[in-house]
Amino acid sequence: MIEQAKALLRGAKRPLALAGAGLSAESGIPTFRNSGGLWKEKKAEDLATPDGFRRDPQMVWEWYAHRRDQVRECKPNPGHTALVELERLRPEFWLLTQNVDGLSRTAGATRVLELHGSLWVFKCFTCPYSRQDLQVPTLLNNQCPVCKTGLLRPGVVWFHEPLDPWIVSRSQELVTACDLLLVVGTSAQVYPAAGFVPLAMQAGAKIIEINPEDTPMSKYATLTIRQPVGKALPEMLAGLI
Ligand code: BV8
Ligand code: ZN
Repeated sequence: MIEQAKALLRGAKRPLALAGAGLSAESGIPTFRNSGGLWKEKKAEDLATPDGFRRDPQMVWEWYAHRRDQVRECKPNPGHTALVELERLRPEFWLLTQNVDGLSRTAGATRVLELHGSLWVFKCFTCPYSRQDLQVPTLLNNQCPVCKTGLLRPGVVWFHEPLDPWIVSRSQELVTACDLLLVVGTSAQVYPAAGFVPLAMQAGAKIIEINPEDTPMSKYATLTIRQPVGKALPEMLAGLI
């Protein structure tokens, strides 16, 4: 499988990657839907939705502060660095990540779109104020410094919130232009990101899925590599020029 994947990668001029929580799993960050996943102990609708935040802003803010503390201790893993290497080797390469942990950027990725925002951004619930800040306050200091009325909230995209329209259209452009899509560490259940897989296939791209488990998108894959990404990707890139 790895040899076939290497051949597809060698022949690809416009490779693209779509990543999910599985890319950061080997960095020690829990995924969402595996056993012990983040959504397991908490209910997604209480924590990752605007209503959940309206209901209990302090609890949601603290859950994200807890996740930031977790991520702060974690380092990029060989899967992250392999994707940065691919960006260096292929000028057309982009990474579309659903992850909000920022580890791909820490690993050196520059052509990356954070589809679901970032733990390291916080913004006003009401006005356009938003700020990138590695030291996001732990306790919710309600006051928005600009409109003075809105609540501050994590700069991530919650369920039933639209993704940034520019990011969606830029992603669709990249997905329909790529000739190889690497689907890495995602259970491919969250839309519109999951919809990029059939979209790429319809546009003629080959699909390589790297995930120890089957997903609803496995049926679109030209190749499925049932291995951890931190092991498979470096092997696929070995000797790539
Ligand atoms: C929207 C950010 C519309 C916050 C998250 C069709 C079209 C549009 C929307 C929908 C639609 N159908 C349904 C919807 C609604 C909803 C949705 O998709 N629901 C699903 C559950 C059915 N979508 C939305 O609400 C989106 N909004 O489109 O709004 C709209 C338009 C206009 C006006 C108003 C509204 C917003 C979606 C974004 C939600 N935000 N998170 C935060 O992170 O806290 S989603 C959350 O799930 C994370 O971002 C996460 O990244 C994402 C996806 O999960 P995965 O990354 O895949 O992680 P998971 O644990 O599930 O899987 C890990 C995988 O890794 C597993 O397969 C495992 O086997 C594998 N793995 C483990 N270890 C490894 C590994 N693989 C490789 N190597 C390893 N070592
Ligand atoms: Zn404001």
